[in-house]
Parts: sequence; structure tokens; C-alpha cells
Amino acid sequence: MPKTKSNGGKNGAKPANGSTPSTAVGNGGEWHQQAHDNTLTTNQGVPISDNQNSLRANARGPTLLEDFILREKITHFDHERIPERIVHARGTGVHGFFELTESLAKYTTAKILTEVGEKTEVFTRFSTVAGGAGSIDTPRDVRGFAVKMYTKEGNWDLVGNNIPVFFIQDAMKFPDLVHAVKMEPDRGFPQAASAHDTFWDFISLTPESLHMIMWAMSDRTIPRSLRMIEGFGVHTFRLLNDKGESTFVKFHWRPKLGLQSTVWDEAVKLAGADPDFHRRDMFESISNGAFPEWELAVQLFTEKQADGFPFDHLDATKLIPEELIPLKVIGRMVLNRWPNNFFAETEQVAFCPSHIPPGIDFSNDPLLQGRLFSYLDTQLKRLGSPNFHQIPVNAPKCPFANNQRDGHMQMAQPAGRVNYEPNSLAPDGPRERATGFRSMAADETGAKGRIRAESFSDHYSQARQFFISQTPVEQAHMASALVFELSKVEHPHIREAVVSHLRHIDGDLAQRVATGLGMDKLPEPAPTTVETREMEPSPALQIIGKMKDTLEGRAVGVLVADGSDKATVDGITAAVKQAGASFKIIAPKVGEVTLSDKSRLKVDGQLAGTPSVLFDAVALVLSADAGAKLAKEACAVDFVRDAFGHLKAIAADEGARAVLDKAGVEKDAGVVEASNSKGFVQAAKTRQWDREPKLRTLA
Ligand code: HDE
Repeated sequence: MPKTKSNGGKNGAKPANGSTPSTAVGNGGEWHQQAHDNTLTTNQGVPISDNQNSLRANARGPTLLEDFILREKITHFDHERIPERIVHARGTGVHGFFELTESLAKYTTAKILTEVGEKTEVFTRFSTVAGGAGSIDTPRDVRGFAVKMYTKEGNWDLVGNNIPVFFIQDAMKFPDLVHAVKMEPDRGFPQAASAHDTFWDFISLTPESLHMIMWAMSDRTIPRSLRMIEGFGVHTFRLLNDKGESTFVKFHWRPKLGLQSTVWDEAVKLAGADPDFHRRDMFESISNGAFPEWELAVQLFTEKQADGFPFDHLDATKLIPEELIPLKVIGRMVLNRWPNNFFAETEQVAFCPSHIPPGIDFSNDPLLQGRLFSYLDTQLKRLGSPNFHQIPVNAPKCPFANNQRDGHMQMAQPAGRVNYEPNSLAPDGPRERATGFRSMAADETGAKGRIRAESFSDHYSQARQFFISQTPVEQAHMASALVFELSKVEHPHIREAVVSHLRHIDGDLAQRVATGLGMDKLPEPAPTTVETREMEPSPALQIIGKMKDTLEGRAVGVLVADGSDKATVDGITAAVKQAGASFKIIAPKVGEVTLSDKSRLKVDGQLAGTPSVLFDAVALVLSADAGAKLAKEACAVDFVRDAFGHLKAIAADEGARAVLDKAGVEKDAGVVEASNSKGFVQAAKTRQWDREPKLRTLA
């Protein structure tokens, strides 16, 4: 056999697109870009002459152990993965900044909350909870909303969710909750789904979870975009001022684009159409300079006020209604820079609720107290070293110094002989300061024990308040979500047990779910020691109430084909752009189409691979010929049928009528003439809720 040697990409060309020199650690722990002349090297800097072939005894002989280049490359590859997060494994991270607009100096010494106009760098990671790192973006699930703020006084990690309450009251139950929701241990499924027996079994036996279940069954858990979710610190925290006085605080992030969700059938189809829907949406927004923004708002209250609440502010299954303690907006967060490297940043970022600067402190919430332990522990497991704070995304951006030394992957090279304190040998070395972090000097009295406070025992009143605060559309979605989830539960006694809890929340809801589950009669109400209290509805708990009358940040799909009318296409795309939305041109084939005036238009997506679930509204501009042809194409008919079924605005011209007819589209306020671009934009700003009862049976 002749000796052959493929030279692969070794043709003297520049390295592959986007390939940049690796970052390296310089002396003193400073990170810098190494000078690089495009030579491929080993990790020891040895230039590599052949990256295609391993070292072999002869052309067809065995590979030699001597091949240190092969061994280094394969070994590194074998070790590329680190343990994924046990929860929140699937995430999307973005850099940005926080800017304070109103000072809280009266309440806290924390500079990030007192220096108005100051911009603080942040890294924010959004996540689903139950699925693995490679799972879909659109399951019905809570979204994590974790913000690392690199303040002048140390990192502050506000590790929250898009729902203001949690399933459980005590950290002791967290492993049980997570075991129950993740895939079942014998069969290894379902992935990223709560619709299975073990989850609902646990829930049915954990009445404190019912308030969170109401939120989880609402459309909050099927968001349209990570740019359109709220964030909540969930627990009560404390602010401490210079006199050592404490004020309780709850943190809220509110999206500038307003809230927006998908409908369930859409979320299901999105999972197939684009498993990375939310990550891609964020990536594209950042790439296009449409930077998502949130307001930071606080609810501030005193111990005395808290004592007067009809629930315990230390109980994470309760929220403080905005009607009781209004929100005060104090700043804004803008996300504007995509990470350079997903693994280095989004995967290795290590959030810990215990990371707080002076002037902020914890409350006694037993869930928070458990979290203060868990996150540091989990980072040690995942990142493998107590030096995880040296990874650039985790490192504070203010100076930090102490006498901690050594450990796996120590990157710093602290000079000198002093690594202890007190010392007399390094008078300039790090010393404690009176202005440093202090805990609230709280008096703690009472008997030690494994006790759940009596004030934590009302599990249904706020669940009811949430349900009765929703619009009828949202209530119907919740009831239908419960029917969907419980229909996947095999054990009838679990379904019944859940309905028995719903009876304490709302009789009508319980009946609708029972009917949806085909139950002959309602099960008895679950035993309880605390009767449900009637509370005033709180419209702030709705999604529909928090939608904005805008198309900003949304996306429109425009279906065209050869012969489409140019003026109509131009009219729609211009109106969409002017409304602050983006659009994509879709056609039966990629490349270009020839419009009515023979001009050519670039196509962004092929019809079969770009279904309407990817858009907030769609427009069809088709010649009579193209319309007749596409009426026979399942993907074109589905494009329209789904847009209609998902309650979206549809603009269509005369030629597109054949496709609309085939899809069974009936004229309503959301179906507009393609020439009426203004009307289309207006209709596209909302979903056509009135259409829904005509299309599907909701519980
Ligand atoms: Fe977490 N949670 N959690 N959690 N959590 C983790 O930490 C935990 C809870 C939240 O983007 C883990 O780094 C316990 C509430 C977010 O990297 C772990 C308890 C809230 C993220 C952990 C809770 C959250 C996590 C897994 C009950 C909303 C993702 C990987 C006591 C306020 C952060 C990791 C990121 C991640 C433990 C409850 C939010 C195991 C023990 C309540 C957003 O440490």
C-alpha cells in the first residue's frame, strides 16, 4: 500500500472561523490573550505538524503509546464534561450591567443600592429546572433567574426564579421534591416534564406545594421568551443601614417588554421545531442589539408590618401581595453581551445565595437557610475545587485578599512567607475592617427542635387568591394544564388526592379538573387544620394584566413564493420593523424568490423547517398560483392552522386565501388583509383570546 497522508485543513489557510487564541493564565493570576501566530500546538506549546494522523508503527500497523500528542488530545477530550447541575442544568447566560436609579441609603449601606447612576457588571443565567443540560427550552417548568452582580464590595448573587413562591417550606424536603420531578429512577423518563406519577404523588402528599402548583400550571411556566419573564428573589432578605437597623426586603425583576407566554400546544410543537428556542431567541436579540432590560423593584417592610401580615414572610410558599406592600423601582438591568464561550462562562458560573455584600443580610426563612449551605457544596462537586472563585466568570471584579492558599487548580501565586493572621511580618497584608460584612444582631430565643411554625400552616389561601386573580382565559389554561398533567398520571388515587386539595382552593376549579379527568364524583376535600381565607383578588398576579401593548422584541414570519406582490411584502415588513419587531421571510425553498416586479428577495427560512410556532404573528403574501399550490402542501396548511390555533394574528392577501380555507381559518379580528399592515401590527400585539373557545375544549 502506498503511504498516504491526508493533510486535512492544513493548507496554510487561516484557522476556522471564530477560532481565537486560547486564553491563558499569566504570572500573578492575571488573564490575558497569548500572542499567537496561528500555529497549532499542544498544551505544552509544542508545534504540531500533523493533526490528522496518529503515530503508527507502519501505514497499517498499531498506534504507538509514544504518541503524546494523540494521548494529550484524547485525554483532554475525555475530561471535557463536568457534572451537570442536579437542577437548573439547562441554562442560557448573558453579560450586562445593573444601574441604580433610586438610592436605598436610608435602608442599607450596600453601595450597589446607594450609588445612583453607578453601573455594576452582571452575569445572568436563565434556566429550566427539571431537564438535563441537553433538554428542550420549552417544557412546562419554572425558569431560574440567577443574577451575579460584581459589586465593589464583593459579588452579590440573587439566585431567583420567575415565580415568587416555592414548592416547599423547608430545605429538608428539597431532595425529595427534585427526585420526584426528575425522570423516574427505574425507567429514566420522562425528561424535563412534571406530568408523571412520582411528581404528582409527592405534590398530593405535600399540601404546602399547592400555591406554587397554581403558578406552575399557569402560563408563567411556558414563557414566550426569556426576555419576557419576571424574576423574584423569592425569600425575604434584610437590608442593614449604617445604624445597624434592619428592614425586610423582597426583590423583583420586571421585564421592559412585558410578560408574554405561549399556549400549551405551541410550547409542545416548539420543542420539536426548535429545542433551543429560548437560547436562540436570546442570542439573536443580543446579536441584533435588541438588548433585553428589566427593572429591579423592591418591597420594603418592617418587622412590625410583617407581624401584622396574615401569613409568615419567612414562609417561601407565600408572597406579599403588591396591594399590601407596593413595589418600589430602584434600578434597571440590561443584558448586552453574549459570552465568548458557553462552557467557560454559562456552564462554570457558580451562583450561591450566600454571596452577599455588606448591607444585605439573610432572613430566617428555613428554605433560604438550607440554600446557604447547598450551593457552595454543589459548586465544590461540580467545579472540583475551592478555587472556583478564580474562574473568570466567578471572580469578583473588586480586589480580594485573604490567607486562603493552595488547593486544586490554584491559579494565583501569592508572594511572601505570610499566610496567616494575626501576623507582624506583613503589616500591609489583609486585615479585617469594622466596615466589613456584619450580620443582623438578631435575638434568637425559644426551644431547639425540628419544628414547623404554626404560622406556616395555611396552604390554600394564597393558592386561592392566585386562582381568583386570573382572567377567565388564564383560569381555563390552568384547569386544562392540571387536566393534561394529571391525565398522564397512571394511579387514580394520586389524581384524586390532587383534586381533593383543589377543593380547598376553588370549588369550580376542582369540578372542572375532575370533569376533565372523567371522575364520576368529586373526592372528599383533603384533611386540613386551617380553613381557606377569602382574600381580595390581586391583578398583579396575572400575565394578561402584565402584557404590554407592543410588538417590540417580537418576531413575525412572512410566507412568500415566486410571484408574491412586492408592495404588500414591503408594506408588512416596514410596518413590523417600525413597531420594533423582527421578521423572517419564509418560502418553499431557501435562496431567493422572484417577486411580482421581478425583483429578488432573500429567503431566511425554508417553509418545512420554519413553522409558524417560531413567530408571534404571520403574514402570507402569495400569488393565486402559489396559493393554489401551497394549499396542497401539509407544511403550508399547518403553518396557517397552527398560527390560527395558537391565537396569532394572520395577515393574508387574496392569493393566500386558498391556504387559509384549507386550514379552516374563519375570519375574526385577528385575521386581516395583508394590505392593511397597520391593522396587522395592531392585531399582532396580542393573542386572539376570543378565538380559543371556538378551537379547543378547555377544562
Ligand atoms: Fe436552587 N439549587 N435550591 N432554588 N437554584 C441550585 O445549585 C437548592 C431554590 C435556583 O443558573 C443548585 O449551582 C436547595 C429556590 C436557581 O446556575 C443547588 C433549595 C430558588 C438555580 C440548589 C433550592 C432556587 C439553582 C444546583 C431548597 C428560587 C440555578 C446547581 C432549600 C429562589 C443557578 C447549582 C444557575 C440551582 C439547591 C431552592 C433557584 C443544588 C437545597 C427557592 C435559579 O445547589
